[in-house]
Amino acid sequence: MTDCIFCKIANGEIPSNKLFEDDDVLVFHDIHPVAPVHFLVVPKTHLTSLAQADDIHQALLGKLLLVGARCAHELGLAEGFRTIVNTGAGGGQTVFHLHVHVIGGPGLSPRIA
Ligand code: DGP
Repeated sequence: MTDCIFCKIANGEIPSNKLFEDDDVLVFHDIHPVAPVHFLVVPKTHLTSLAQADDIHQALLGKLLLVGARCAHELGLAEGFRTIVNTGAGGGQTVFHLHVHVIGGPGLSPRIA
């Protein structure tokens, strides 16, 4: 999608601080971190949000979580981490290309609500 910032990051038009990349997913640090570690796991294919996902995306959705967990491990988040998928404007989503937030590190609040 031409106007999508995460598509532009995925195709290299916009630089990012990359942690991992393969044919399906890209992982990069969030530009506005809310915790000592805060990165995003993004599918390379444009999918607006989790609400637009379908059965054909099942493997990709699983991969986003597994890659996120692997990156969290590689960044030393041995105590744990939090994964968040904001979905739709009402769910706090501001970039309308599906992404999984992974946050962790010292000072992370023990609860989200
Ligand atoms: P959400 O509110 O769930 O849609 O989160 C979008 C996140 O994307 C937000 O935490 C900030 C991050 N973000 C937005 N634009 C950029 C960018 O150009 N580069 C990077 N690295 N992160 C971005």
